[in-house]
Amino acid sequence: MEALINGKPIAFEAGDTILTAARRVGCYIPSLCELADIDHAPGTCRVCLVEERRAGQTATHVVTACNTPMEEGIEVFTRTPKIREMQKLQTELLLADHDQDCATCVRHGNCELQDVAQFVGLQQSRFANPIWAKSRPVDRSSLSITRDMGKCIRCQRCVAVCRDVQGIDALSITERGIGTCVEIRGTLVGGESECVSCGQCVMVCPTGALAERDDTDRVIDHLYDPDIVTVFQFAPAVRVGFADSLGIDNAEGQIITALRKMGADIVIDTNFAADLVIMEEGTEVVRHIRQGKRPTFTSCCPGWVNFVEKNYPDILPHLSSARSPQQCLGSLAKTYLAEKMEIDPARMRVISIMPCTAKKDEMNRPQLAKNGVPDVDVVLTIREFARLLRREGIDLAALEPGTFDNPHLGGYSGAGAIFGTTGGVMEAAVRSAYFLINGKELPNAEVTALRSFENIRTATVAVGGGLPDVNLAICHGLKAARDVVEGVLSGKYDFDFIEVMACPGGCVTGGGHLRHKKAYQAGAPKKRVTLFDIDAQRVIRQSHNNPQIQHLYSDYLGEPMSERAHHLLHTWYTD
Ligand code: HC1
Ligand code: SF4
Repeated sequence: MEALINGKPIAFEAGDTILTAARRVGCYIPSLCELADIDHAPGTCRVCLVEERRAGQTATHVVTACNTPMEEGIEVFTRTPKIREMQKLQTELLLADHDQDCATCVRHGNCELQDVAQFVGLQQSRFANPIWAKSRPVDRSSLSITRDMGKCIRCQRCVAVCRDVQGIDALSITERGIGTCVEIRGTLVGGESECVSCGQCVMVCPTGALAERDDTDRVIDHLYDPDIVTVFQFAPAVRVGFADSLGIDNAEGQIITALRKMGADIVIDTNFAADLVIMEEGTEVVRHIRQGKRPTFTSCCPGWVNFVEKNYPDILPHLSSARSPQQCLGSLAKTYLAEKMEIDPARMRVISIMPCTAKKDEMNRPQLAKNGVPDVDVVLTIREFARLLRREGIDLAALEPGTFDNPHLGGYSGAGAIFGTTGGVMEAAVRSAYFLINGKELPNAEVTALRSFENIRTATVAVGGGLPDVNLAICHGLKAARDVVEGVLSGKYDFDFIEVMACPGGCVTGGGHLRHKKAYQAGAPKKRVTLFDIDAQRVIRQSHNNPQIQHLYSDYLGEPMSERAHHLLHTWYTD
C-alpha cells in the first residue's frame, strides 16, 4: 500500500496510523499522549496534528496523526505553515495549563513537553503564570510516589498502564474542563487505595507530574554527619540500570567507587542477601513440599506483597515468610555486622539503592523494625541515586571500578545475581532446593526451561529424593499475577512454588529505573542478558555454595530457619 508523506512516496502496512507510518520512514511528528509501547493513542494532547488529503478529494483536513488510519493514496503534510502554527498554539495552550518551574523539575532535561516546545519553536511562553495549574493538587502523602497535578498534561498514559498492563486500575480521570486531572481512587495512604506502589505509572509519565519521593537530602544528611556510620547496599538490577544511559552493561564497580567517593563507610551487596534468602526460602519451600502444603509464593517483591494484602488476604499464609533481600541485609547490618565491626547499631544508617519504588514503603513496615527503629533507613530509586551523583558532582562513567570488600557480609553466587530478572528467584531456588533434597548438585545449573519471557510460564521439575515432580510457575506483571492467583483459588492451577514479580520483566524493569522519553521498559532485554551473563561468569553458581553464606550460618545463624534466622530474616503480613 502506498501513500505520500510531504510529497515523498512511502509504503505502509495494514493497521498503520499516520503516526506509525511516518515514524517507520523516519518522519518526525511530535506526540505527547501517545505511547506505542503500551499501545496508547488517545489523541488528547493534539500536538500530532497534520494535514491530510484522501484520494479523490481536493481539500485537506487537519487530523491527529496518532489515531487517524493510513489509507491507500492518502497525502500527508506534516510541516505546512498551518500545521506548524497549530502545533505551536497547542503547545502554548498545554503550557498555559502547566506549572512551568522547569528549572527545578525532576524531569528537567528529560521532559517530553520540553522536547515538543523546542520542536515547535516556542521561545517564549505567553502564559507564564498558569494560575489554574498551580491550584491543582500536589500529593506527597505516599511513602513512595509523588503526584503533582500542576504538571499533568492528561495524556492518561499512567491510567492506561495501571489499568491495562498492571490490571490494578487505581487511577482515574476526574473533573471536567479546566479542572480535569488524574486522581487516585480512594487515597494513597491508609491502605484504601488499590495502588501497590509499583511505580509503572511513573515510568510512562511524559512530564514531572509523577515521580518518586525524593530522599536524597536524607542521604546527604547521613553522609555528612560524623556520628553516623552509613551502610549502603544496592540491588541486583541496579548494576545493569545504567547500561543504556552510560554504555556500561554492568556498572557494579563504578557504583562501589562512587559510593566510597561520596563518603560511604560500608558498601555491601544485596546480591549476598539474595543468596541468603534462597537458603531460607528454599528450605521453607522444601519443607512445604514435604508437608504437602501448596502452593508457596515468593515474597521478595514488595509491590506483589502489597497486592496480596489488598486483594487476596486469604493467600497470605501461602506467602513465603522470608523477608526480601533488602530487608535481610538491613537486619543483619544492624545486628551481625554491627557486632563484628564493633559499631553501635544506633549510629548506623542502612541506605538501599533499588530499581523499585515499592521498596520505599517496604522499609516502613512496622514488622521490619527493631524496637521501632527500621532495619533499612532510606531507600533511593536508581533515579534518585543518579540525582545524588549529580548533587555530589560525581560522573559515574569516569570512575575506575571498585570491588566489594566487606569480610562479613559480602560475595555472591550467580544465583544471587539473577534475582533481578523475572524467573531468577525460581531458578536460584531450584538450584538450591535440588541440593537440599538430594545432597548433590543439579546437573545443569542453568534451568533454561524457566528463562523464556511470557508473562506466565510453567515447568515441571523432577527434584528427586523420592518426592513427586514439582510444578512451578513464574509470573511477572500484576495482571498476570491476578490470573495466576485466580487460577489457584479456582482449582484451575495446581502449583507447588510460584514466583511473582509485580513489574513486567521483574526488577530489571522496576518502577525505580531511569526514565526514557517515548519508551517503556527501555533496554530490558539487554539488562536481562547481562544478569544471566554475570551468573554464567561466576565461579560459584549456587547460593548454598557461597562460602560467606556458609560462614554466616556457622558463625551466627546456625541452620536455615533456625530461631535466630527466623527472628532476623522472616516476617509476617497483614490484611
Ligand atoms: Fe529486586 Fe530483590 S530482586 S526485589 O526485584 O528480591 O528492587 O534488583 O533488590 O530485596 O535481591 C528490587 C532487584 C531486589 C530484594 C533482591
Ligand atoms: Fe497503579 Fe502501580 Fe502507579 Fe499505583 S504505582 S497507580 S498500582 S501503576
